[in-house]
Amino acid sequence: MDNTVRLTVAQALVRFLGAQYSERDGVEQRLVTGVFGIFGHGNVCGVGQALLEDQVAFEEGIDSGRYAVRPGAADVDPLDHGHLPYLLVRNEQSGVHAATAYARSLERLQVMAVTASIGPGSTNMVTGAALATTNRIPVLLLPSDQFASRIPDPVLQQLESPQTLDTAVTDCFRPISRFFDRITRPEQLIPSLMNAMRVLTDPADTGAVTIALPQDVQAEAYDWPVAFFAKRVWHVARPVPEPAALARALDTIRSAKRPLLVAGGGVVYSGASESLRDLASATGIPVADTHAGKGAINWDHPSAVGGLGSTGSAAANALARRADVIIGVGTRYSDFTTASHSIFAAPDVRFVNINTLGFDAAKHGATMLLADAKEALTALTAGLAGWSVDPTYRQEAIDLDAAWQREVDACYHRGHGPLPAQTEVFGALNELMGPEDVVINAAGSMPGDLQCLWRASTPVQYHVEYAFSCMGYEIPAALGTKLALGQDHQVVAIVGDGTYQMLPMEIATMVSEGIKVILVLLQNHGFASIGALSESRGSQRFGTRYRMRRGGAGGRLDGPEVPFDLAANAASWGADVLRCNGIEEFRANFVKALAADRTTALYIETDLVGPNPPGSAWWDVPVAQVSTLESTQRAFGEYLAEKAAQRPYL
Ligand SMILES: Cc1ncc(C[n+]2csc(CCOP(=O)(O)OP(=O)(O)O)c2C)c(N)n1
Ligand SMILES: [Mg+2]
Repeated sequence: MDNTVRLTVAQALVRFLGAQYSERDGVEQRLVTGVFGIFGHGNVCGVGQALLEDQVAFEEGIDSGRYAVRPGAADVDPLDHGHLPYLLVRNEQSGVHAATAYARSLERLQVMAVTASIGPGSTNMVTGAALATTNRIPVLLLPSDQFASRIPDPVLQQLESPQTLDTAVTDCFRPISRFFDRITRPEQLIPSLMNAMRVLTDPADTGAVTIALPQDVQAEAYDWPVAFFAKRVWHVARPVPEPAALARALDTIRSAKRPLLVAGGGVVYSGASESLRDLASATGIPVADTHAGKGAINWDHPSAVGGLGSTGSAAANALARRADVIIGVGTRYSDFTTASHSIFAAPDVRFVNINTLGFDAAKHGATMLLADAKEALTALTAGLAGWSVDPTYRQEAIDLDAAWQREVDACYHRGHGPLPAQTEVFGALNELMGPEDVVINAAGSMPGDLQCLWRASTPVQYHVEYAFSCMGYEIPAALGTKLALGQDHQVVAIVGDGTYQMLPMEIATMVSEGIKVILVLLQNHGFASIGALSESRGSQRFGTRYRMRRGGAGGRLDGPEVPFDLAANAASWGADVLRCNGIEEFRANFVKALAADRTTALYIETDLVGPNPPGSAWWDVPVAQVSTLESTQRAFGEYLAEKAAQRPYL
């Protein structure tokens, strides 16, 4: 072949990634902007060596004046020069979480890669991969494998199988990746990377993209066609609705008396907030939101009625119960959104689903509108010109929302004691954070409270991962979000004590990278969430408190609180820590944290048992059908009564 360049597989990978761009709405930007990772023998001399060469070339470029530094500019933007910065994380799982939060914060238009060594380094990424794919967020994963040659087998950290030599632990990534490949010969990298970029920029079906790299192949040289490394732009599509499908959707909506819009993450990833508001304003259709879609419509818009479903607002749930047409935009209809198929209770309820992915558009026997959210919402607004809902229905939604907002105010300012309710912490945050500042959470009792109480002015403000709801996402997600959004946004992660104990270590990465975020550590000595669930279903909060075991072996975990000092622990990772005794001190300290330039953790003790926001919908969690426990028997009776409301939508 003419015009080739001799590089290792890893060097080719790094050079290729530095030349990839995404484009949407005329804005072109680097697609893969950096690599998180941890080196071991499986990648240090392959991907690690290639990243070093890339770093050296970048530094030499600056030193030699090859990269012009604009007069007055503080420093060179590495991305302008095809460079792939490397960030050393403390745990591979949290590296994937950080990459996921990064891409989510940038409407999935820019992504990061994660490199891991063979064996445990790679399997540590499995949870992160599943989270990314469940949330439909693109991340590029580069796990390592044992030698393709098999000569020194079994190598350190290799899982052997007596039945076949053709297996590796990275096969775990196959079912949880949207694209998976293993490179056993150098030239395979070419089609593999092309497909990887295709899936990373696919608005319909994206998620974890995994390319497993055997350790010997990473270091192997090949003569690559130079054209492989030319700048390449991946255009992120905005599919427009098919006219006949649009006409069907318009007919269905026009026939509705009580329509309800459900805004999901697809609205946010499409940048369709304005189009959603336009449609709502023009037609008066109320808009409820899911976790991924919150903020797509500002909370104080006349059509906004708040979160929908199991942890939703009483306003949205009341409207959903009687709605005759549900217009789902970019939603996957999780069980929290549908209250486990109980919230849409009108006998003849019908669905119009706008989605780029047929799989989601087809749910609930819907009239399908396969399209980009922005394109579809704009087309619906035009097609519905002159049509609007009845003014009494519009007023009903406004009144319901106003009543709910009074509940929110009450939750924000409970004055509960001796320990505050966590809803008071959320009230303080909501009032003290700016419209472009980001609140992050994923698991525990907090997502539910946030979904019904958080007043989001913009979609960027609300970053709650509630598809995989993974404890431990919060701190690494704060790192990824801050990297994505930069200095103009305060990033605030709300971290339960359970979540904190699972994955605190990226605080050290933030410190070493000079990245400032705010961590709100909520100490309630256990699982407020699963504890309340357990109690409500007759399981008596068993095993949901962090307590000492009483009476030695055979006793229960109901002794004194475990003497674990969460605040001191956060300080030990390098964060500045402010202990807050009560809500007033929390407010004062939060203002200090906003002004700080280092990662700052605010520690506050809250009441494990609430009071919680008023609930207005069900969640299906099965209760034991037979039991010797009276509490379980009673809960099973209640469960049967609730389950009667559950139905398929056909
Ligand atoms: C990785 C993972 N393991 C288990 C769960 C199940 N789970 C959901 S919430 C929760 C407890 C969270 O405790 P904490 O962070 O203290 O929040 P709290 O419930 O007290 O609000 C558990 C164990 C989960 N979501 N993620
Ligand atoms: Mg807790």
